[in-house]
Amino acid sequence: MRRRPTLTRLLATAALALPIALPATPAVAAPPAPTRQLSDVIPAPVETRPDARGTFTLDPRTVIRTAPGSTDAWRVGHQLADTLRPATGYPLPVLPVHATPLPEIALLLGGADARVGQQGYQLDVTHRGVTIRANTAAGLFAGTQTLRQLLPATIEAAHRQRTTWTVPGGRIIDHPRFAYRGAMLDLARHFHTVDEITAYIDLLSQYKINYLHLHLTDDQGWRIQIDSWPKLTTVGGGPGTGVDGAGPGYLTKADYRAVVAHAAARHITVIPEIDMPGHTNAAQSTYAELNCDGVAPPPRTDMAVGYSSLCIEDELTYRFVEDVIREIAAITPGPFLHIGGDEAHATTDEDYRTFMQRVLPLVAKYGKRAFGWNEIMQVDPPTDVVAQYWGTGTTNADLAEAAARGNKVVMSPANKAYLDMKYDPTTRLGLSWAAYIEVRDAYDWNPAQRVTGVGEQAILGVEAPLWSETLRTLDDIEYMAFPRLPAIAELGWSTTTSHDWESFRTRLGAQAPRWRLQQVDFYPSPQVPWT
Ligand code: TNX
Repeated sequence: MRRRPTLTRLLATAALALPIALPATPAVAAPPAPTRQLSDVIPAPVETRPDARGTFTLDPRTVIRTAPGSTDAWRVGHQLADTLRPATGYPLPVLPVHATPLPEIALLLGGADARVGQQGYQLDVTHRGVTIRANTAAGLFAGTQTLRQLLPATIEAAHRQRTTWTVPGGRIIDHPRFAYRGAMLDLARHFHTVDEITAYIDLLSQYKINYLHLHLTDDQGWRIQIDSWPKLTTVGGGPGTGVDGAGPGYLTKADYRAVVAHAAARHITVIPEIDMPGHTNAAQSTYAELNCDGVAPPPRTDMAVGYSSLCIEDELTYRFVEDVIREIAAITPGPFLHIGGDEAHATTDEDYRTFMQRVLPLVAKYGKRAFGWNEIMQVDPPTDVVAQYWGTGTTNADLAEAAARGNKVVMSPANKAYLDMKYDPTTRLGLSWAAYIEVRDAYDWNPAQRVTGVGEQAILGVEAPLWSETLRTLDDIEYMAFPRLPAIAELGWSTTTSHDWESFRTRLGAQAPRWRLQQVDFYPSPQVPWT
């Protein structure tokens, strides 16, 4: 379902925020103990120390206080206020830190347990308030997402609810197992609009996902404006493109920047992917000169893969690739640029090596670090190149050798982490070439024990790709991502010692009321005790 446009939501919360004068102390009876516990969070926190005496109740006088002198912390404070105002109806002003008798939620930089690092946080709940401490704004933001889950599910309601807003008392110390926790969205097979992408980002950020990989080009469509090759979008992304010709559209550079900014505000970094030297029919059917024989192939709207290849021996190919990389790098603040490299079945091994050895330095030339699907490890790339493993097996010699040399790996095994795989044979959407993936299948694996020779040290993180051959709407995206995306998010964040299917499925079931209020069209898996 569509959520209310962000602007409407902003205006609504701004209106609520206007009267800064604080209401008088309400006469509140002793609050009932919350039914939620500190550990009822996805992804599971590293350490929780409950304190039954510490229950905090948000009330109309509660203020949000943020670290002095930090606009980043102040921004996180405002985002938290925007999240909590609609359902509570409280003003929740965002103020500088100050000694005060008022109940407060404090967002502080520094002073946290040393283990929290650059992405983690410490969250303390006493009867007086909540204090989140972190070393970075990203850590504070992660802490606020935990706080959100510690409040009653009705906190997600768009309108004022009459309830007691309790938070269970105690301390959480939390930090991620892996630095990289990603999700991928395929805009090529069916285009998805800025509103759909940003709605997905909002959901991802609740589960501490910190990278969004956008698959921007493929055989069926080219979805990103390139000024030096303008027909890529008007023709390659134009009417009739996409699977069944039903997914036209593209991001202008302004659209892309808006997505990047929306993600950055939620501490998510965008990774653009330009897939090559295969998966390039949209470009080659648009520009005849990108083909060795100078003849443009017809556009393709089927789901076949592995038939297209850029012309490896033609210098024009490298002018094209450099133009694209230069323009994409210029609008991408994040460190990574993904150059695909998968399923290049129409390129010989020798040509593939030639191509990658020319193109990898171009990524570096424009200041980016290259990502490639695991096939790219066949060319023994420099050790700063990241391999994204999408295979279904547990051995891959090229990948193991690369890991031994020092290349980092992002784990996306297609039979575990692919969100476009059907849950079971009856799933209306999705594909099944890799596996049927029920929630437990998505959860019960260990990224550092998946491929022989690719252990904890080699793993940068995990990513859940969502290919869109069968997906058209935001509802479709939500149905495939929920509830498996939170499973992958937990594999990326939580420790192996907390890995427990029974615990996970119970915590997952408790997310359902939140998703219903957010109008997330999730798959009600029979494996999960839904609340
Ligand atoms: C394989 S995984 C592909 C994609 C398809 C996907 C469908 C990978 C690197 N390539 O081109 O969309 O399967 O599940």
